[in-house]
Amino acid sequence: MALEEKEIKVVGMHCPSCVNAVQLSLTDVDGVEDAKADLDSGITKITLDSDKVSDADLAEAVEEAGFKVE
Ligand SMILES: [Cu+2]
Repeated sequence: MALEEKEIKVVGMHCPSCVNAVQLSLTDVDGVEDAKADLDSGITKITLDSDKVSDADLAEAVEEAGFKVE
């Protein structure tokens, strides 16, 4: 278990429900503890277990919610 904080930039969010969708999809990933997305900047801070979660997992979760990682 190696908890780590990571920042990604999500593009395409334009309202609070977009933010919610991104956060929910990310926290749904096994090993993600927390996700906080900022609507204006797209900067999304994720607390995760780096033994379990790869960058590809994060990108996939964001895409499932209908957005993209820049
Ligand atoms: Cu929206």
